[in-house]
Amino acid sequence: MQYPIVIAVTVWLSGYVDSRKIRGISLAYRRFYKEKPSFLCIDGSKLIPFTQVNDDYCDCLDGSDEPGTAACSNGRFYCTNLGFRPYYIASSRVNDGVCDCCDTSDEYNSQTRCNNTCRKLGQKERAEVENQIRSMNEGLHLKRQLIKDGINMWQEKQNQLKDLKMASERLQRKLETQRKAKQKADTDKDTLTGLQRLKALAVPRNPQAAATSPLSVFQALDANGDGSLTAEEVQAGVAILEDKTRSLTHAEAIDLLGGFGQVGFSGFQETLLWDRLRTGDGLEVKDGPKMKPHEPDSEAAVEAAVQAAEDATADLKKVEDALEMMKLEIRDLEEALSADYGADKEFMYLQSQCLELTVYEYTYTLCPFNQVTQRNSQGEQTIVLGKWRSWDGPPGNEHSKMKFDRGEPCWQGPTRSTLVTLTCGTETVLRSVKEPSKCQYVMELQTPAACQPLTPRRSVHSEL
Ligand code: MAN
Repeated sequence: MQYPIVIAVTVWLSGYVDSRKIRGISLAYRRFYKEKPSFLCIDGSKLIPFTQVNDDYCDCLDGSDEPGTAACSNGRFYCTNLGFRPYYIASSRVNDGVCDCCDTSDEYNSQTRCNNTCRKLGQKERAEVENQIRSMNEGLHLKRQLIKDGINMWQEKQNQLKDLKMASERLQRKLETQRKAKQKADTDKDTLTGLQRLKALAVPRNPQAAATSPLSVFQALDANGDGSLTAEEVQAGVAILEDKTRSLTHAEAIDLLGGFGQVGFSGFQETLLWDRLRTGDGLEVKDGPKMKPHEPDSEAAVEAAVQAAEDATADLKKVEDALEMMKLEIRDLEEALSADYGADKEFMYLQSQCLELTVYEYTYTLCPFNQVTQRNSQGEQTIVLGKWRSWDGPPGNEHSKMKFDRGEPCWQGPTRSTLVTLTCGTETVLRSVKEPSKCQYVMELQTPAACQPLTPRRSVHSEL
């Protein structure tokens, strides 16, 4: 009985640690290392005597016979790390003088003195997770408000669009009316200025005639004002100077009208009738005094017609411009409403915002759903780093990234583009901008709208 005691004491005194003790394996793998006469490599490739497990010589291709030594280059050592999180390290790091497992288990046979830091690390990580959860919950709370805001904004825009469409229909009708009004005003003006031109061409031969004009004479004779002079109207309106009791016969009237039963104003000026009236050659207009008041009236009428045509043109232009503006507004609204603002329109509020961040000599401006720009510190130059393209997150999480492309071309490089990653936070803020490769920018935009309810994550040992 003395021998074993002596050996045990000797071993304890020399600080010998039995590396054959099964270390560096997780609970799930324990079953492979139950002491039996032989050990089957976990990949099933080889059967070896159990004494060769952890004998510091690598037998199994998968390194499974040496979980507790550095013998196998592909071996891995499981740190249990009670109080923190278990993890694997390469078995080459076992007893290498560096503390890798926070529970010190990897340096069981080295000179290095390791302190167990698992509890501290666990506490720190738990505090971080709690903080994250708190900020996530706060973010989710804010997100609910953003969803409400988004839906309201959406509804408001829909209403605006509806109102604008109705207003544009009204304006369209007004435009038609205005076009007709302008057409009429133009015709009136053309008619009256035409008449005036013709009047100016007619040269009077005597002072009495000089006081009249073909238009005023024509109007005086055109009793029914229909713009044409008939033989009957000539008979009724023209007096024979020699014998004012006698009226012109129908045949004489037709002769005076150049052989026609009736003439318009321009034809009238070519007739013998106008020539004789103009020169006072045996004929005069019976209702002479009426002729004078027509003169200023016609001048004023021409002026009024020119003014009315100008006004109608200006009014039409106003309606056309207003309609054009309205169409642009409708197009912008329709474009804004056609974008994807997230499953619950939680990103809608970003549509009307721009966020800025200055990094070194540049100030970056991100206008979600619109464009990204870069301005140098002197503010002389603003470069477009991309125009809104689409959401670009991975399938199932599309709304986690925004893509902006078609930016300004880069000297000896690609067209500028920007990828924005959205992260959860309690504020809406542009967190970072980087240019990992020339003219390709990446940004981080923090927003409550990106918060998602937490999915269960790897747990931290909570027993300590
Ligand atoms: C500007 C900026 C930079 C970019 C260079 C490329 O200086 O847009 O971000 O790298 O042009 O020439």
